[in-house]
Amino acid sequence: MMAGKVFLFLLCLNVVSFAVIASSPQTCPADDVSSKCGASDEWEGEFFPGIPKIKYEGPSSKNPLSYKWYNADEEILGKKMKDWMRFSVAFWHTFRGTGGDPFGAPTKFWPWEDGTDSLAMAKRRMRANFEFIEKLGVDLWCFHDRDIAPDGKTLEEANANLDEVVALAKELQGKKIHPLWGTAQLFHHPRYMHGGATSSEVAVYAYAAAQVKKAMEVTHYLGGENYVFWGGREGYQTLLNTDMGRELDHLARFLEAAAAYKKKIGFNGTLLIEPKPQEPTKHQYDWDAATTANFLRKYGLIGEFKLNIECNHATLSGHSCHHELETARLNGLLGNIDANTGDPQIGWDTDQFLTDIAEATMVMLSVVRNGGLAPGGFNFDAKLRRESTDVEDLFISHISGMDTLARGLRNVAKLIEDGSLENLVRKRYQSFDTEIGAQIEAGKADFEMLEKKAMEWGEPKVPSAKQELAEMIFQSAL
Ligand code: XUL
Ligand code: CO
Repeated sequence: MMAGKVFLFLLCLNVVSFAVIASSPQTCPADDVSSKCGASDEWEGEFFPGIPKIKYEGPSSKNPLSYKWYNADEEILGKKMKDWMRFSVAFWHTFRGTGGDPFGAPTKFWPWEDGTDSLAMAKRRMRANFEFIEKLGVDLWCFHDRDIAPDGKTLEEANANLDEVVALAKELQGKKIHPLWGTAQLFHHPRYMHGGATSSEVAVYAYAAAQVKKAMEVTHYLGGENYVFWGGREGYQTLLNTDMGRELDHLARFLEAAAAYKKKIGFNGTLLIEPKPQEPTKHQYDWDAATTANFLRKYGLIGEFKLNIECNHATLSGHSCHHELETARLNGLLGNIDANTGDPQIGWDTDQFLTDIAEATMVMLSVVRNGGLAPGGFNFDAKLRRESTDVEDLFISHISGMDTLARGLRNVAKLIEDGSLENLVRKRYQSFDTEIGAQIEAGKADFEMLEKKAMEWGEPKVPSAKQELAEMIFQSAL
């Protein structure tokens, strides 16, 4: 049992780590222009030949390379589908995911990859990214600094590499495409083994700050709408060697400085914190939406940050995605969704594309109640299974994820039009619509008043919760 747990924990390590470790041999330094390392970022013809621009063909279509439910310009509940969804491609999974895991070597060998981490390779990959985005017909993408450009021996070198790739990305983006969000990878390099903002070493804190500063600058330069903080290593392995109070204070100072820098450079994007309970740390400080909201409140950061809720992280924390979305929404903190799902049998962060229509409908219930997510959206923080190895699988997985959420939106429209679920919930609480109920809700009912009422009313008649009826109504919309 214990050994099994250890194996599972190893398996949980982030995809970015797999990508970087597993795509060896990565022996080419960024400035190596020998033929082995790929001297040029040019690529002849298309990266995805034979894959057309994906179009809406309707539910009866049997064409896997078409949308059956996602019809970008169709209006649903007063908004175009594309404006409800704001779909985004995650660079790290789609272009750096190799299928490698702690038990096995990479399984994916995309034709444009030369097995190196050179600058030329990074640029070629960027070209493939934009062809992919255009063929899929979305406008948004997300990245970590170190996914898109090679690291350097020094911070200056890493920044110069990033600048070079970002300049190309800016050119390739054109006018319409831009990042939904950018972020800094503060979890792969060994310097971050104790965390970035919560490291016990001040030099690491400074390095992390410099990396975030640069990542915010390039996100802003590319027209990014949000900036994400996922603290994969901001947590601990044991409290015995950890000053948790000091680490949390450091994290708050770090985020405060980020919010100040955002204003200084005129970046109007939303800053988002992405909760996750564990993996790779045993305990991550941003455990779930409620914990993170409390942290933001304690340190006076509400108003500066919102949340990026990831569905697979929600289930790892013992909640449903719907619960996390509602908790964020009710606190005025729902900023973005990392759209994916886990596997109930495996129980770790499998980052699968969401294909469960009931779950998608619950997710969309929260999104509709929130009035949409903009300037946030749905980032597909999801990867192909290790065993899916065809280039077209990259398209099929995104199409399937997009269609699932689009079906969710259509189902929410049916539920709203039908009205019975809303009615059921309203009826459950109608006793609070009475005079005394209204006084309670307005904070005007004291205990003496309530005692008097309780004596007057006698033993309350408690009605049925109608759970099965609620489930029946919900199912009928799917
Ligand atoms: C890790 C995860 C990250 C963040 C960005 O579980 O979700 O990819 O979304 O760092
Ligand atoms: Co994520």
